[in-house]
Amino acid sequence: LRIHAAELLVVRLPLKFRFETSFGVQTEKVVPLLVLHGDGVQGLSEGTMEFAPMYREETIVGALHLLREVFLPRLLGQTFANPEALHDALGSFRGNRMARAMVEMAAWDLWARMLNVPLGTLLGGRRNSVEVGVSLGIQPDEAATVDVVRRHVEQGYRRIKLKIRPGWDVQPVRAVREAFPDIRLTVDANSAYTLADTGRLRALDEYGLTYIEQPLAWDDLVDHATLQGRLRTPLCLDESVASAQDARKGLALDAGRVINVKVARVGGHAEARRVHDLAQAFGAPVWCGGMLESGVGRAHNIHLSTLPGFTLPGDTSSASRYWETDVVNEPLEAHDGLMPVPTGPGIGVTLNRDFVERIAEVQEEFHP
Ligand code: OSB
Ligand code: MG
Repeated sequence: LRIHAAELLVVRLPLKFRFETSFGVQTEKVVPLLVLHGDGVQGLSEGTMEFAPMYREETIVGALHLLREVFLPRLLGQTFANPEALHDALGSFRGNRMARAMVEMAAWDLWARMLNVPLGTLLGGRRNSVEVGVSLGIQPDEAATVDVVRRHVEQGYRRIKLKIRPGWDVQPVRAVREAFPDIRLTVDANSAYTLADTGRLRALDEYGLTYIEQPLAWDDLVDHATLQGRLRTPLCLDESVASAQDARKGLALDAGRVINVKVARVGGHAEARRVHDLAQAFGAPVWCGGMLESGVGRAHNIHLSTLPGFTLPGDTSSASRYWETDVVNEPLEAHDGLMPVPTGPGIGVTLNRDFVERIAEVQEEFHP
């Protein structure tokens, strides 16, 4: 695995919908893309850190700085035994897992393409399609919520997740549950609550939710454990799991009973697989979360979701939901709630170079 050169591209994609969560409103997505050039093949990845540190602490500018000045200079011109060895070359750096994951994930794609196998197969996955649900932003009122849920249920999505925040929780859940008594329904608070809201969260126990995602602080496990002891509904950890060690502590404490695995949040595919394996050992289901990825990150997510412990539908919905034009040539579309795994080596998608270079706000090349 020799790294001859690298490219960084940053594009801005307008979202087709207004995505409101407990931490703000999003109408576009800034997508940093990394291309690693190996022996006759290229590996692709996407950064999922955001413009502002609202979800977790990493930012796009911070990641670009690290890639340009710290990570890429250590990798260019070097040879590694495999993607994990390449990731180990960055092992002395703390935190910044999403930035490091950009390098690691591109290395996995490159490695799988060199070996001419789909990435999912290389990771140990055995599925050719994965079950998907959809994550729906906060709507203006209950009627609009029921309406948007209906449209996505009709499209076949296998789980509906509603974003909630204090003051907008029981009302939308009650309205949706009355209209759709049998759907698999979940909520995601993105850390908007504290233990003082226990009563409000307990009220959600009436609605048969599959789980409540990350109600409490992004860096907390202890209060989540207290809350889990007071609820019937399982908690699902998202923000507060940045590693397999965090997953072990969270499951051992009973801070949650389900884990949302986001490959970049935990630092890449190798660590995501360790989270998966650990959750399996605890008998806890996992599912693959999303960060409104373009086709590059979406394809990575689909491949990871082929591992056997991903027994709940992920957030990796159809690319056409998000944008008019994607950065990859291949359509990533779910049918009846099943997303086909792109066939072909690596992540199985190719960059739409014409489109990406036309709209790129950053386009840089790196050589040893
Ligand atoms: O908490 O899962 C989350 C998007 C951005 C940041 C955090 C989250 C999300 C989503 C969207 O829920 C999932 C998707 O459609 O990609
Ligand atoms: Mg979440």
